[in-house]
Amino acid sequence: MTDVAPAATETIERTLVLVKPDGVRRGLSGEILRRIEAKGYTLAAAHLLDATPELLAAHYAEHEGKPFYQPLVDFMLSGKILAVVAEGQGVVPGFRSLAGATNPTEAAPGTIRGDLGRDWGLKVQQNLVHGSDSDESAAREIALWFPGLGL
Ligand code: DAT
Ligand code: MG
Repeated sequence: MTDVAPAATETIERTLVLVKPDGVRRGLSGEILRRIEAKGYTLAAAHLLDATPELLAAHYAEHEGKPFYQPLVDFMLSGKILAVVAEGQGVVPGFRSLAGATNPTEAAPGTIRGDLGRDWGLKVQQNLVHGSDSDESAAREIALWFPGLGL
């Protein structure tokens, strides 16, 4: 089959992936990006940064008031985060599948959290990655983590 230009109506799907501070600290950033690329998704943007309380309050607004909220924010402030925009058809649910279940004990082998994560007995699960849970979340989160990217 020859390559064809995408139809004008085709929208490029994007998701926000965060390699959380545990992933960066443990030297797993490359392995996580490798899995995203090996699946066939494209990296559209990436940067290594220190989050701020303001950014995390916006990013995790849905979890405010939950018992793990402050431990989660403190954990996300504990080191560098690798923020990535990945793209491809179905990338939002596709990356959630690659990541696996929130609780790394329950995450299936073959997933990022299942293969590389474990329960460390802390107040918040340190589960290596974040992935947007819907197209709406992806648009909101990409605007937060990549202001001015114009995606
Ligand atoms: P996910 O990251 O799978 O979308 P989430 O949005 O429900 O999960 O929660 C955000 C993060 O908070 C999650 O990645 C790990 C932590 N977390 C969620 N539920 C938790 C719980 N019951 N106990 C400890 N940490 C939790
Ligand atoms: Mg979530």
